[in-house]
Amino acid sequence: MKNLLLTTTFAMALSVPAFAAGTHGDGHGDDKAAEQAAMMIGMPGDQAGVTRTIEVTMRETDDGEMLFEPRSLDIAKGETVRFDVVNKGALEHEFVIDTMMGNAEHKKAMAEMEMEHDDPNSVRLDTGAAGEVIWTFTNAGTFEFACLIPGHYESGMHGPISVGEQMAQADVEYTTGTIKKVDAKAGKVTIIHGPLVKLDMPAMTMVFRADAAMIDSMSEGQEIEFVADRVEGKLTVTEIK
Ligand SMILES: [Cu+2]
Repeated sequence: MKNLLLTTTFAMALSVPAFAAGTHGDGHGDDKAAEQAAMMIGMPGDQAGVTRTIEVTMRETDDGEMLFEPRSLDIAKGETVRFDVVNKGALEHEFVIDTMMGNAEHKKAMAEMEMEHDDPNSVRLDTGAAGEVIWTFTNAGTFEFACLIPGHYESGMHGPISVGEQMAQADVEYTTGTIKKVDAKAGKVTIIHGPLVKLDMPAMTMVFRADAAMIDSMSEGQEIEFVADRVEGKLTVTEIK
């Protein structure tokens, strides 16, 4: 915990100059409003200060829906989050975090003319591509992640970001475990683990889902610290270190 606090403080110290220099004249919308919005959701983070990594998938469904997984984000005030974003869809998509008002303004501007974001609060990805956004959430409140490519927001590509006042202990609590078996083909991993406080489960051996990148980094017999959650009703390893 002490370590985490130190890291966060260090990251904040590092991020301040970058933020101060981060005024961007992107030539659309009201720059002043955009800047205020950026300050409301927080500021660009630094890799060294990352306290949590969240995997975000963008894709379309067979019935024409476009979506992000997860569909909502819960973050504690002060956290520096690295969003590992993957476009598993057939179309180009983007991941933008802002206030709902900021997103609405950008969406309107994008509907009026062809443009691409390249701000630190967004990443735009071709089909099959992966990218990241590192962000420090300095303010509590409700914000939004969205894809502002015309028509995509309306097709479902948006979700709420709740930034809580308190450090969400249960959300960042890692459980220790030993990997018993890795089934890369099925995307499953068997872990002999300690108590999973958030899921209200005692220590035992269980099978979890994990994404391909995570599975790749796992080997049988490996000692890990991990976070598990229910994703679409299935127990899934969401973070590992
Ligand atoms: Cu999209």
